[in-house]
Amino acid sequence: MPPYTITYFAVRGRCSAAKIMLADQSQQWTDIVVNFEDWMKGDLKATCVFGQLPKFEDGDLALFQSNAILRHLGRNHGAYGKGAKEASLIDMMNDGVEDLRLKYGRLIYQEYETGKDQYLKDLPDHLSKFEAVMARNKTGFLVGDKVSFADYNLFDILLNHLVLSDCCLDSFPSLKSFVGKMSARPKIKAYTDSDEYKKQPINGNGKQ
Ligand code: 6SG
Repeated sequence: MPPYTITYFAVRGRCSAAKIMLADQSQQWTDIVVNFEDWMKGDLKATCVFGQLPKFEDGDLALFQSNAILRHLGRNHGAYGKGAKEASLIDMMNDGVEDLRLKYGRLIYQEYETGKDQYLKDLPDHLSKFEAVMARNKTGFLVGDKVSFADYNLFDILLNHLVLSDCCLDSFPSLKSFVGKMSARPKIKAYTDSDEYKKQPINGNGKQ
């Protein structure tokens, strides 16, 4: 029995970065997939600390909040930097990814039809911040010389943006190279090529 269990809807959504990370770290997990009808009954929701999924279990530890899950995995699998300073910088970069993920979620779930043009106009400004960090660090990772949970999170949200606009990284060479290298990591490639990954929509409303 793998030690990890992930309870979530049948979408990539807020679990995708953690699953890419687990795959790359050679970890196995059990998926519990919740459908809309069952979720609406409310029994499971009532047991969730914030009334939301994903739920992540590591043995007898139950965790909610996707970024807390990423941090937990960072600690468990040596993907939280070398020392306290790198860990703090990784936290900072992950918070930056969360800001972008929230903007993306607003577009997808609230204003896809009316807001997409403006979103794509504003996007280079957001991406340029990650480009600058990546270009300055020169290791192919956001912080230090080793992959961290923030890299998996950035990679996942960039993949979503490439679906939204396949040319969105064209003026960001460091980000483009980062996505290329992460995609080519053998265990990530095996996971993202799998039916399990491909069959899941990115988002819960079918927009992408
Ligand atoms: C939705 O927002 O999938 N959790 C979501 N929605 C159900 O009753 N800060 C935390 C975190 O980082 C945010 C959690 C997140 O972990 S994720 C949740 O629990 C609720 O609030 C996006 C996603 N959406 C799919 C979805 C949820 C509600 C409508 C569409 C699944 C499909 C239909 C119902 C459940 Fe559906």
